[in-house]
Amino acid sequence: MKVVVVVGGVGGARFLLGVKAALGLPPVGEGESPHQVTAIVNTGDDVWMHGLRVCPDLDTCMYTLGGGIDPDRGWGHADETWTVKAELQAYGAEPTWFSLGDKDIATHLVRTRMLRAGYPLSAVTEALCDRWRPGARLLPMTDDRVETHVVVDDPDVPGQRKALHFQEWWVRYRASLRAHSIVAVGAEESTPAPGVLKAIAEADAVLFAPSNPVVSVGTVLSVPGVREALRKTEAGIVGVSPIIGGRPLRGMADACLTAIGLETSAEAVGRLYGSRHTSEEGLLDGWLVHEGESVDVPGVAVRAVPLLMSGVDATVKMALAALDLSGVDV
Ligand code: GDP
Ligand code: FO1
Ligand code: CA
Repeated sequence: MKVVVVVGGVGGARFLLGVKAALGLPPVGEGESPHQVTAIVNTGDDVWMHGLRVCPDLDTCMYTLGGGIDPDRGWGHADETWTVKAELQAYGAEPTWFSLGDKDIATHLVRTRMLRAGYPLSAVTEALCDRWRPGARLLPMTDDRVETHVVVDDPDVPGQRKALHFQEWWVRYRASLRAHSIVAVGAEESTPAPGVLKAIAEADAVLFAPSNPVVSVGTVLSVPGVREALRKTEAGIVGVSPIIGGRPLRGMADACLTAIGLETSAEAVGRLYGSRHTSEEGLLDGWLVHEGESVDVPGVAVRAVPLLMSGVDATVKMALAALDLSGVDV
């Protein structure tokens, strides 16, 4: 069976552990299975830092599935050291609000060198995965440069607006500056990375991970051609809500939803993705919400199950519920 999962970083990576295990694969690493998991990963968070190309969501998925993630932070390497960061700080090298660990820097060095040599991000990611062996195909949504920016009131110049890179808004300001709009810069001119449209067309099931609906899943959907491919695929499409009890489980997804004029609820996110059957642009056949929540998304089959990814076993149950709702037999 071929399962495609649209993902961002931490929420997406943890969900992928459960999808793999639900299909009989080891959650971490490679294993024998007739089934194939393909993740289409958001790259709108990507950023140049100190001359290095950093791809947070791709790396979070790669390290999580490859067994190298820091379990507490949810991003970056386990057992990280911070010598380079301290040296950069000693030089007063800006920005100081974004931390690159020593081990993580090796990943960015290899990536940057390959990009500079002319390899597309998809090929670079494949090469990095040769080491990490995540046991799932990790496809960047696009090989083109797409970067999410957030328009805010300029904190330094009263009365003026300014577009910040998503990382500056998220990490430096912790999403505390009210977002007037969120824009995936470059998305309109981008094309899906090799393999993305084919994976969607050939999938038996497509799942939207419980990832940030605006700056993770939403950004993947903003790549021209992805939405159309999803509407056409014969696979059932099921989304998993990242919102439980009107709140995101971690991070500041509520600030992103507010920026696009939506309330923070499982119902609002389900309606944002919409029905593949009763709306012109909608994508969902099914929508999983947390147990006890009563949610109505017109034209979409809504099912309530426990959605807390408290461990791999709980996440496997979520993945099985999503696959079942999509119409496949596991
Ligand atoms: P990021 O790129 O690191 O921000 O990660 P994602 O976009 O993939 O996922 C972020 C989302 O994961 C947040 O909006 C959280 O609400 C959601 N999330 C985190 N843990 C859980 C969980 O245990 N259950 C559910 N349903 N959502 C979760
Ligand atoms: N998140 C932080 O809160 N602070 C950091 O300094 C930071 C550095 C960082 C470096 C590499 C990487 O892959 C991720 C990193 N993150 C950091 C996480 C990341 O910026 C965001 O959480 C995501 O982009 C939002 O999905
Ligand atoms: Ca992200």
